[in-house]
Amino acid sequence: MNRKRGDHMDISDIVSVIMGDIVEQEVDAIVNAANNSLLGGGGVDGAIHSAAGPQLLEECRTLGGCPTGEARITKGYRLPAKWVIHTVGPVWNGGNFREEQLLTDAYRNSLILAEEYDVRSIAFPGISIGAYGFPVYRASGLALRTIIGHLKDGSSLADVRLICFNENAHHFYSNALWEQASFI
Ligand code: AR6
Repeated sequence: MNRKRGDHMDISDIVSVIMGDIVEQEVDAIVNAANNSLLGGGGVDGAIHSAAGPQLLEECRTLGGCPTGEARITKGYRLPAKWVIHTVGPVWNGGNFREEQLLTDAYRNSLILAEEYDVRSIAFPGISIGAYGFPVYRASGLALRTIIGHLKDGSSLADVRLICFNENAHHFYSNALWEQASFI
């Protein structure tokens, strides 16, 4: 069932913040915090490529990279998830280089691509908060604002998870969910 703008919706039934490993999530799509080459790396990108197997890299080679803030989709291969949505968050450079806009774009473009592929359940990592150095207190508020804003505009997504790999991230993303959900 597609919700339309203005339909009643309980955000906490749809969005959750979970401690865990994104490669284990049994969802239609997981999101990868990739780099512009889309050819793999460390962090969550490395974990996704090693769990999905070498066919993921083969498909990524055909994509020709991805600009920061945009998103591309591949199959999930050996992952439980059917799809991997690869997005590229910004490198934090002090905040005056459109970092917030680019991180918003990364979430929004991932959500738009997910809907194009009929995805109902999706898991995100904390994009840009690792190697790319985006302050987690800013990234978490922005992530939840963007996701919830998208859901309110009408969406077929029924399950949106933010997967946190450590307690600190879990603390910030949980608080952000609580703050944003209470605005609805
Ligand atoms: N499941 C969930 N979250 C994870 C996992 C996992 N298996 N592994 C790490 N994280 P990062 P970025 C968390 O550095 O900042 C790569 O080399 C991690 O603890 O993976 O967007 C790419 O190729 C952190 O909280 O992504 C790029 O070059 C969060 O995921 C660059 O890093 C994001 O950390 C992208 O940097």
